[in-house]
Amino acid sequence: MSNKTFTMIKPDAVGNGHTGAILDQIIKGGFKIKAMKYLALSKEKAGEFYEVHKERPFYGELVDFMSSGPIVAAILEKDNAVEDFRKLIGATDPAKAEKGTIRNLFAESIGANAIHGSDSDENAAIESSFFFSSLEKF
Ligand code: FUP
Repeated sequence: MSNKTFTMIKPDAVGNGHTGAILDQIIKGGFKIKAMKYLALSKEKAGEFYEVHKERPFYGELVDFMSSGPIVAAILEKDNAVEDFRKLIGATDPAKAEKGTIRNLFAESIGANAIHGSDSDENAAIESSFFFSSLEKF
């Protein structure tokens, strides 16, 4: 899975009409879209996805936010995908994200930060399987 990563365009960015511009940046960044879905997470599903953050103080807000509207989930392919995609999206806090990164351009706050990118090959595989069956991955 070292050449694949998983992403979600989050409810703030979808709601603000940035889906097309973000997909354009992803494609221009050299990533191929291997699978893609437009869907809304229930609170329960958002809670499950972010289970690792369960004990963190922002967990409740994160779950509410991630289930507040539709998202775009996708599997992306490129050499060194996980690391290169984290560079393309920028730091978690948009105030600290490098200029020109997706979070710098489109994120509102550390909570509503426009986009998710897996932080390891292992999590990329787990997160991809959370959203896509083997029949839906190309
Ligand atoms: P990232 O890997 O950049 O998505 O960041 P984390 O895995 O640390 O956090 C996951 C999500 O939790 C972030 F995208 C937004 C939310 N979060 C907060 O709301 N507040 C924080 O202080 C840290 C993260």
